[in-house]
Amino acid sequence: MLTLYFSPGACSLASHIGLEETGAPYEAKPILLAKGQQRTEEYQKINPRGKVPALSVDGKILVENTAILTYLARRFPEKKLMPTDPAEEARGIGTMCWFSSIVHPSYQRVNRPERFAEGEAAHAGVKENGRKSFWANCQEIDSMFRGNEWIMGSDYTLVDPYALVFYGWGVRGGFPMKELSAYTAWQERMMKRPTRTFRHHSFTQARFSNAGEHPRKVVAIVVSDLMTCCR
Ligand SMILES: N[C@@H](CCC(=O)N[C@@H](CS)C(=O)NCC(=O)O)C(=O)O
Repeated sequence: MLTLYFSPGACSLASHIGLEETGAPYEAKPILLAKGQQRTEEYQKINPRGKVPALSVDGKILVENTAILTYLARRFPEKKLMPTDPAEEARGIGTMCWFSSIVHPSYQRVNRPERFAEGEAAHAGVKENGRKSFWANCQEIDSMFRGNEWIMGSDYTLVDPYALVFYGWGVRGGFPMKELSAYTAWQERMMKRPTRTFRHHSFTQARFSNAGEHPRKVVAIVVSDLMTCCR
């Protein structure tokens, strides 16, 4: 049994889409960060670090998007969600490690400067540094899509849904994401990807440009993920 612990709009979206791509049955359990549910005693038993995502595989807990996405691709090889060539697979894992260790924390500095420096006076500088770094990181991601249909090249991999997290955060943070033409065109391709059953396909979501046009595709997962906070 697979159980995903996620929070709407958080980086757990990557693992959420990854799970949908496998076609396997799973349960999605919302842990609402906005309500501090990651700090409850119950969730601390799942992930004592108080972070999402966490994936329970028959009771064994996996954490970190990079590990979860790699696990899913290896567990469901018939879905061809990561390259089988070891060097190509390592290249994909390397990109996910960069997302996790550099790109994600750059946005965190914008959003949660208090986690990086003591005292309010220091926060404006931390935020500004975060904005500059995050934007430079998004430009680098944009360059990865130039001449490529998907982030690794011609084939879709589970590195792709991880890149979607930062596009969404960029829009949410007021960054001019549309200026990143390759990243934006890829985001539109991403939204057209067919998956399977959707729970909240009637909702539209302004964050992604063509959300309304493709309500039964990846966008439905994004919307379902976000709408969980309203349940
Ligand atoms: N590198 C981790 C990052 C996990 C992470 O920081 N998740 C955030 C949501 S985007 C979280 O759970 N934050 C809750 C908190 O820090 O209180 C991964 O990719 O899984």
